[in-house]
Amino acid sequence: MIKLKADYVVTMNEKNEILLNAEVLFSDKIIDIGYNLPGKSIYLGKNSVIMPALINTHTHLEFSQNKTSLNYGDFITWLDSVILSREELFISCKGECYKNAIEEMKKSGVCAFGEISSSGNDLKYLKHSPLKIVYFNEIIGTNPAIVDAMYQDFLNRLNESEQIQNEKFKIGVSIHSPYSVHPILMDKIITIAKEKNLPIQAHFMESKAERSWLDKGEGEFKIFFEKHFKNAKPLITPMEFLEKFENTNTTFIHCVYANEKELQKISELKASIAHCPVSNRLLNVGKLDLERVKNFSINYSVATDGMSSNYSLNIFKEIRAALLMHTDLHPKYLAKDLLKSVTINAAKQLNLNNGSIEKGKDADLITFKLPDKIKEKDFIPIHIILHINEVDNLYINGEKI
Ligand code: MCF
Ligand code: FE
Repeated sequence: MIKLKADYVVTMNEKNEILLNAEVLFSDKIIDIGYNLPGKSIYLGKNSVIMPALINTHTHLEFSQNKTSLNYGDFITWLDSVILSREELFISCKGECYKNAIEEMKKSGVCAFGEISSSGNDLKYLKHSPLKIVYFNEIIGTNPAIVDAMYQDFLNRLNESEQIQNEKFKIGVSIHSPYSVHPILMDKIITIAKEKNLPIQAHFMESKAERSWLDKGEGEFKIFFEKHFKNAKPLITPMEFLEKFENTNTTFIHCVYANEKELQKISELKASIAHCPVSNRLLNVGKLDLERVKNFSINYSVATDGMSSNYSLNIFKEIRAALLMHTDLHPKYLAKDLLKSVTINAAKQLNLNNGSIEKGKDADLITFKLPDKIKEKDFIPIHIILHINEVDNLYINGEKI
């Protein structure tokens, strides 16, 4: 049993309580929070903070070798460069590459991440990860001639990842997007997710090109598809796509171009959104309307996406980017919300029993020190986001990592 004491205990509980000079008692689970708890406490020092460890819901670690290989500034230009460099990037990301990616997340206080795996190459490097993983096996493929082969390959990868499931390694499935997966494949994969009760992730309405293609079969995607396949037509409308996810735990990634009706549907499905502000900026797709997302009471997380569309996997940098980017929202309140987005909201998306400091939750905690004292509690979240890049300690299931 460990008892830590800090100047600020940021609980992320339902009331969003921040306790001053408080203690947290835990073994692998959180036992109690408060004052004068039994046992000898370790005081973390002046301006210290204890809060739930952070969760990065959406990454693509297979792309971690990328620094300068991909072209930014426009979605289709980026996609073309991904198609050109993908194999090479995947092959060149080996042990050290995955280790460094995990290390960067770990230093920034991440205890768990959602990994989109499109090749399965990453499995042997990730199965012994010190961080918790939800490993989303991704399906891509619209060409009916290869649908069966893609499905078989998906099943093999799913099966392999299923074998190594344990307390820290869970699985999920990912349908890449409405424009890149055949509806027959979507149905098959969703059926599996429902049978096995697996979380799902899908990229949705990321770019203007996706919007015009799915709505009208026009725009930049038309040129893109004509280049790669003859006579391509969109195979599904955005609403038909969303309707497939009834009774699942799905997170839609990006949603920058989702309209009112689609957000309404996402809300009715009790689905979530993962917001990747740096990725959106680099691919120049525009900005998610966070206020609208909040008005529809949609649970949202903030995530880094992969090094395929980011310069860092540090989750503090990502929420700082979000804080600076959403100039229409009040920074004090946005900061509170952003801390939720990488803790309690994120835990819901990944089916994890963490993300808040409450009795019975997994003892996944971080500690760090603020540069100075904060007089008004209300300003603690914004200063955490502005001043913290790395944490001092990360505990997962009560163990220091
Ligand atoms: O989220 C970003 C941008 N949107 C779509 N896909 C990806 C992102 N980062 C990596 N990807 C991957 C995706 O999983 O790129 C490939 C897929 O494997 C694009 S499809 C050739
Ligand atoms: Fe992504």
